[in-house]
Amino acid sequence: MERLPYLKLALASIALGTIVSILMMQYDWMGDAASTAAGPIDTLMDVSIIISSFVFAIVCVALGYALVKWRVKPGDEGDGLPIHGNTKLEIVWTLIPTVIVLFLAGYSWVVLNDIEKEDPNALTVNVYSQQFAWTFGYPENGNKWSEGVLHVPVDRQIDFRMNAQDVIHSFWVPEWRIKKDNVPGITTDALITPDKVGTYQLICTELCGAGHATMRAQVVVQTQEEFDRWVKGLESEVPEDLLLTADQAIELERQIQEAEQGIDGSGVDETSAENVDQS
Ligand SMILES: [Cu+2]
Repeated sequence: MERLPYLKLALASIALGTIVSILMMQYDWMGDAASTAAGPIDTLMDVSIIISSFVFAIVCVALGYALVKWRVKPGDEGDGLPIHGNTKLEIVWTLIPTVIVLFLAGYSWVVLNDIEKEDPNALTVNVYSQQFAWTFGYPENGNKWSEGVLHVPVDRQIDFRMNAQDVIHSFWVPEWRIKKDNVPGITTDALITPDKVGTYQLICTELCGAGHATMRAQVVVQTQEEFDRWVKGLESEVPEDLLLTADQAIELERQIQEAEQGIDGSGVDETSAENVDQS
């Protein structure tokens, strides 16, 4: 069998990969950036796009070469060669993707480690999500709460502690890049350092019901002084039922039902043998 023109194929792949990379880099995929995590995340994204462009180019060049070179000749009715396995080829096509995936995994690990470094000066903000609204509690400021509007100081790490009251929601401010699920029964957290003053939008990115698309909140990033003034102006505290754990909420519901003597005050005692479904 004749040898493949490896050098020409490699050069063609590099040329096509370079062109695809340049084209892909023309578009601002991630949009405006407004947190310290945005830089490293965007660079990671760019590196992934460039690597993908070269993989795409190698596949296109190999496929294109095969299509042209081994195209069936007019009048050729014969079968192809019966080929069984090629150990060298299989090792190569296993090894290359493994190296690429391990490199990207290691790189992502380093970036994640870096952006999740805790700052002892962080401000804790509790996030409460429910169909279809966001509310925010400020435990370091008398546990005051804000409905539908999130204010945070600029250039200070915020430790968002997230709680879902009903179904899974997801916290996402595109300019901050970080996205985190809010899961009923547990508290998840995200460390974010906004580094640009401005007004943004918090978007729920987990399909959570009919009103999901409208589940947004205004985000205001301001100076520490402006933030202090705003938080002082908040009047009400976080309602007590938002502070319950899942177990406490179930226990509370049980007590209410007991007091009302049955589900929704129907008078049906669901603990009596007569009312237990025997089917
Ligand atoms: Cu949602």
